Amino acid sequence: MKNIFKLSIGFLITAIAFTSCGDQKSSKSNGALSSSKAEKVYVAPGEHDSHYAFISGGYSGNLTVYGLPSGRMFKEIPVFSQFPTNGYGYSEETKPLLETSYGFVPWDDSHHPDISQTNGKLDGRWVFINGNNTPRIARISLTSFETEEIIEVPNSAGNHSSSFITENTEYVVAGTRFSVPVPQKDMAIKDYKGNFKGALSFISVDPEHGHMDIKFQVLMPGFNYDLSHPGRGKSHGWFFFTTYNTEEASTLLEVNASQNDKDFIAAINWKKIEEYVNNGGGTMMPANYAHNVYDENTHTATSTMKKEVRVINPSEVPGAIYLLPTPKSPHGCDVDPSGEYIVGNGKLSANLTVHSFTKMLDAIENEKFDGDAYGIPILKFEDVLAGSVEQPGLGPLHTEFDGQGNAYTTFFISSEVVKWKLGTWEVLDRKPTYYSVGHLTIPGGNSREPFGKYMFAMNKITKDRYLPVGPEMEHSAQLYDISGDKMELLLDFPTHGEPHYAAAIPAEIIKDKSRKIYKLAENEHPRKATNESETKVVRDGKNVHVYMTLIRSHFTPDNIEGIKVGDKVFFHVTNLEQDFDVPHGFAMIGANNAELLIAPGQTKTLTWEAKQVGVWPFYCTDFCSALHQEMQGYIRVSPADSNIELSWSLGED
Ligand code: RUQ
Ligand code: CUA
Repeated sequence: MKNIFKLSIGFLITAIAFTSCGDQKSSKSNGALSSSKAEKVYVAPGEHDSHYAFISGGYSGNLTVYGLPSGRMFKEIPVFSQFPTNGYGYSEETKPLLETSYGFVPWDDSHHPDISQTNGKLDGRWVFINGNNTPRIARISLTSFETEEIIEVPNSAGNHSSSFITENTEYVVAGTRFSVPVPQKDMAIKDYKGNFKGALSFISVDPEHGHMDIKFQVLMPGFNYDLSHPGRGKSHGWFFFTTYNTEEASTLLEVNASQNDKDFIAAINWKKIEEYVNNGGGTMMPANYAHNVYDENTHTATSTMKKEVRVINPSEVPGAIYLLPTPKSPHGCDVDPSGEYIVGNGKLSANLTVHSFTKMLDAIENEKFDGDAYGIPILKFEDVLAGSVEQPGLGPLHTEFDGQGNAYTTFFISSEVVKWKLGTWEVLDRKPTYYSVGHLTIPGGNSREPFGKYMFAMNKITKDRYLPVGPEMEHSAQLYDISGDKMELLLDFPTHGEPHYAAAIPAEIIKDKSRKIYKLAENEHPRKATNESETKVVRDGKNVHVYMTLIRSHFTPDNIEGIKVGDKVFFHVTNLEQDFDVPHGFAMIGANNAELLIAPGQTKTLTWEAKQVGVWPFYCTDFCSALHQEMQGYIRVSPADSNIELSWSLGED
């Protein structure tokens, strides 16, 4: 008995020694403190993640907020799509945010979030994202985590090479994917070549309030402008765009746009064009585009139609635009933290092409041109090439950087992330992704100072990674620890909609300034009621305005009579709470739009049409107190010709 005991203890010790030895080894080679993958992503109850990730919602049109390393989703921020959860795009205050020159567009396809920067570093003030389908750029506050502004981009179609930020947030840049007639006109599609144009828009950002304004558009040849990135550091002042379909085909692009051995990266010296514009250069062209701004004090958005935009033809500013030949139908266009290397991820190319900014300047200075395209000088491939990563994988899409001299490229076809070294171009590591990876993100990966601890890959295909939920499922993201020599897959987590790019940032840069409430004293909503004595019901013809308040656990008023069939009732609901995390909801039976979710101190308006005679209840949808179920009221609707007086009350029998 004793011996067996001893023996098994001995075995146990050996086993423990063996395992811990193995673990130590792996933890050493991974350069991380914790020994198991589970520990590396485990955020204990009550503790917080170290990073925020803002992941594009793709065809959901919105933006989701995740924590890293846990992969937990904290919030969906409605941007380009209506959101019944809180009434965004349904409430009267937020509807103007979704106005466009095409009318009210309650949906989009959002692709590339990018966080504002100061001196090339993430400053955590705003995150911008593009609406791809009906070209728009949105600005979201990282204090309130709400969409504050949306500007439509005229002359653009398929706003895909967007929305990327220059290193002092001078501009958010938006490029068209589809070239179109500019201005739009009725013409034969087969006459595309030489006649369509690609507009690249430089949208200035007001440094204090973030307000956006299209400073100028460059009308480029009719290629497809796929992705873009700003120069930084030494290349600050330039912007780089990948192009495909330099063949200018308008049909069967899968064949016809894959003919040229090389397409281009367009290098644009925006500082030079800006100077030209500041001196009055360019032409004001008639246009029609919406500029929608949300005011945090009135809690209300307004939409204005703008009537002209400044356009520049490349020939007007000689020396500002060059084309860098890049094999072959490049997708991602990525600039390393130093600003020296510009990576063109040629989807159909065997090698990954890296251009040198210094060589580009040299070639320009020595006028080593290889012809031109519509007057834009083409540089020689060999003259601008920094190097290429030889046969790293199949179907490169996007590259990010860790700030330690390494680059990480996704390969869609071979489903992997490949780590390689800037300057020597050698492949250092490769890890499979499950499956068909699109973008990848390193916190700060599009800045001068990446935070290279984590990288996550956003995959297009999910297949067997989670429990099956029918044919339609969420896409998947995968988190890797990149602090060691080799990448280590830590976690799978589902994303919402289709994740294209994501922006991520250490939590400490933004978490402490996150807004907790709206101060009632600062509420400037024209139909607010900041205490119960200000509540009232006002008839204006067939419109009835209800100035209503909410507080745990009642509505004021909660009984309203004198509404008639055919009336339009506007519930202007103010949440009087001034405590963090006490929203109230407002739901009205038969409402044809949505409910409202109203943050403390905020006023929101829901419109309800009285259609049938009766007594109709409303209630709070958010479980706000022990007496939440008591938080309810009634509207009496009388026949259209009734003479019941308008009256409202609380607590009267
Ligand atoms: S894209 S998967 Cu819309 Cu950014 Cu490349
Ligand atoms: Cu207010 Cu429930």
